[in-house]
Amino acid sequence: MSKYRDAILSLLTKAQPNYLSGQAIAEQLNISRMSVKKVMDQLKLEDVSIDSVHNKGHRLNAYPATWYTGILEGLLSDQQLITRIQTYDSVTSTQDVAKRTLIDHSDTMLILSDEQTAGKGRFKRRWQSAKGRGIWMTLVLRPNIPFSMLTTFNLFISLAICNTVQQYVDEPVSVKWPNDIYIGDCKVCGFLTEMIANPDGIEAVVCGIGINVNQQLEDFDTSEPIQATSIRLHRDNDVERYTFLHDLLINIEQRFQQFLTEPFSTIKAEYIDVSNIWNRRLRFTEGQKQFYGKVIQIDDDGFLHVVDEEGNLYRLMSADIELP
Ligand code: BTX
Repeated sequence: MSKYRDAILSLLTKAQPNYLSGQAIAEQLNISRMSVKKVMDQLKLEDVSIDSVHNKGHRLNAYPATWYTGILEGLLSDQQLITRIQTYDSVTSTQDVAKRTLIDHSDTMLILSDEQTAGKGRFKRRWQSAKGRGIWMTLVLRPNIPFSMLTTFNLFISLAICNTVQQYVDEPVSVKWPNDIYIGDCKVCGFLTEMIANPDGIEAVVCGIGINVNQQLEDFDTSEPIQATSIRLHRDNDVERYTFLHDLLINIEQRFQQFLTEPFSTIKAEYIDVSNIWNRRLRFTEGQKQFYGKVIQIDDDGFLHVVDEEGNLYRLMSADIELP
């Protein structure tokens, strides 16, 4: 496989919708036109739709159905959130790949796979990750912040994901504290945030995000009780995943900047407005303890204040909440 493949794909992506001549590509990469042609021929044999016209050059016609690092590098060249992108056809879990990779690299990263064979939710629960149907990704970020600030990270990221999904469906999209996104009473996205720390502070924030994008009902394994939906189930046509990912990362970058510079109180009203946990009886699991109760408020540190059916008050930093 040519080492110029990603660079060529990136140039074609940035040139869209225009043609780029073989000569221009060769000059920019300091390689021969024959090398450019070889890469083009190989990509056309795969599922990349490239139009080559004599005297005009080459053009990327449409995004392929699978992930290509070079295309993402071109598409995401307008953002500063991520410096390293790795894509895979299949991995056990992007979270595991990210944790292995961050040991050898100090970059910020996007790890993306078309399929996960052992996708993980919180508490080691299974996360269904059907091939080619969703966004299964892990972001490695490296904020220079004290530990105490991390409690509100998920709340900013929730809004970024919620707003992005809302761009693609008419029905209201909501957030279930602390880290799920819903359409109606079904989960369309779950994410989890892990922290790698050393005695000096936070080394990396490893945020795994799973979004059900183009699944039909039959793509979910219903042998386990699961209240899941996908964006596709609320639209008439498939979502183009490259464009969706681009929109998502623009929103995450903006919310991440906001997280670094503003307190949670500045987005609290917005967060409360899209939350689906108000005025309803909920089942809470916190460690070994389970109880039914209602949410009273969310405070400026992002903790949830809850009252159970015996009148006991709780201030929760994290918990598992079920919508019965
Ligand atoms: P969670 O523990 O809140 O949710 C897991 C629960 O959600 C499961 O027990 C099941 O009931 C249900 N579930 C499983 N798969 C799906 C699905 N595709 N859609 C809706 N509901 C489902 C939430 O955990 C955090 C999930 C993070 C997943 C990402 S994907 C990329 C990264 N890699 C990885 O292994 N995990 C993260």
